[in-house]
Amino acid sequence: MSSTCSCTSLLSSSPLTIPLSKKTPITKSPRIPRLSITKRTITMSLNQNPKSNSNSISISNLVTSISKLLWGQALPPQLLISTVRTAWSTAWQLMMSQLAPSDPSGSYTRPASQFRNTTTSSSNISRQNLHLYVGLACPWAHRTLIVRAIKGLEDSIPVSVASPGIDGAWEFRDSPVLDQDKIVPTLDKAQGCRNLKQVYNLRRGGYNGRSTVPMLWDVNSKDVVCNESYDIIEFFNSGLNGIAGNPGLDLAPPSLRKRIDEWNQIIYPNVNNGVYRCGFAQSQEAYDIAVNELFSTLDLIDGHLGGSRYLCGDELTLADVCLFTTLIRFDLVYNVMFKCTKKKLIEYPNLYGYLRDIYQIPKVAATCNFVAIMDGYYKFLFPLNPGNIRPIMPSDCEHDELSRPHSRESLAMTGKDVQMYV
Ligand SMILES: N[C@@H](CCC(=O)N[C@@H](CS)C(=O)NCC(=O)O)C(=O)O
Repeated sequence: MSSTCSCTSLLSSSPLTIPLSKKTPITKSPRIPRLSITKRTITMSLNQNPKSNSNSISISNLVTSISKLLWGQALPPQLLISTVRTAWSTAWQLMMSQLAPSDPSGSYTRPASQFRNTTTSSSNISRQNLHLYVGLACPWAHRTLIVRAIKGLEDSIPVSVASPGIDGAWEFRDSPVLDQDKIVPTLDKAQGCRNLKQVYNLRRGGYNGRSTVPMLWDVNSKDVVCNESYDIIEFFNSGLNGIAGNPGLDLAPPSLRKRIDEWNQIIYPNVNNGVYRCGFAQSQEAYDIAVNELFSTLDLIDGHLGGSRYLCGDELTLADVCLFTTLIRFDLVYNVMFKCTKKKLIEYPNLYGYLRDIYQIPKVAATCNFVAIMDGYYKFLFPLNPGNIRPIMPSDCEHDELSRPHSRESLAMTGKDVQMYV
């Protein structure tokens, strides 16, 4: 039943005599009726859709009904618009300053991870008792799932998959759907906690910081080994070859390390974090800078990939993994929700072919749970999408489209230095 229908029933049973605002010029302040909404009208409104058991829908229907009683179908008067606008932008600024801290110019400033660099260097980590915590929407956590999969570490490093909670924090819920082909949300398989904050708090001395994913956990000592994605993927790549199913694969061979670093230094600020700098910008100037840097970097990479299968030649490296997890979310989320609108990824022929090339590497597709990614952003990043409506999936992001031939095998290694492109 539509809200218009329910409004009609509310109106028809209303004890009020309301001046219909269709007859009320909106330039004039409306005459506020003496409002005496009876218990019966409220009950009717809450019950107006008997099939719906959602309180939030009922409440919003009630609000709609009341506002229609007051103002009819006409636009709310200017006072209402300006009041709600001021209240909403104040609340938005407040929420954004908590969720996405910015510098004085309004540019998003990502907080640094607290547990860094403890992995490869540390010899006292028990490699037998590591556990990985991830969330499927998160591009940083996605990096670790990909390297874990292609290095053959699935049996050695169990994973718990957190879901975003209504308060924005990570919590553990079993997946409502069983999908054999994708990694899906799980309960906490290591500690049995209800949410990620509880796991972090199991550390001796507790923890006051952000409870982020990815997080590598030492089950024996109950401590965080690392919560910085790049450190974790370096560790998975080279620090666990004794227990990896695919120890021969090196995603950061010494001969390519310099070039990997050069690409990372371009891609991290402008693309990986660049999309967040667009989406979380709190001023027009900050957004303009971020979006121009993002698209000029995508143009540059697209040009490079016209002559090189991967970023550093014909071998997949850690730099490609880091780029991939942003690209796979681009048309799905960032283009729409983070206002990265200049172009869609599908408009970049080389980048889109490159995306399909990596997607088709065995085990990579299973790490890309598109429903979880879309829900994670559109349904839980409340300040950027208060209506929580998830848009339809763009067709270029469907599994079948991403599985189409990419013909990139034939691209020879160019051997060009990154500096040539900057
Ligand atoms: N620099 C970190 C960033 C991790 C991060 O920001 N993760 C987000 C999800 S995309 C998170 O867990 N946020 C929860 C919070 O801030 O409370 C990394 O690369 O691992």
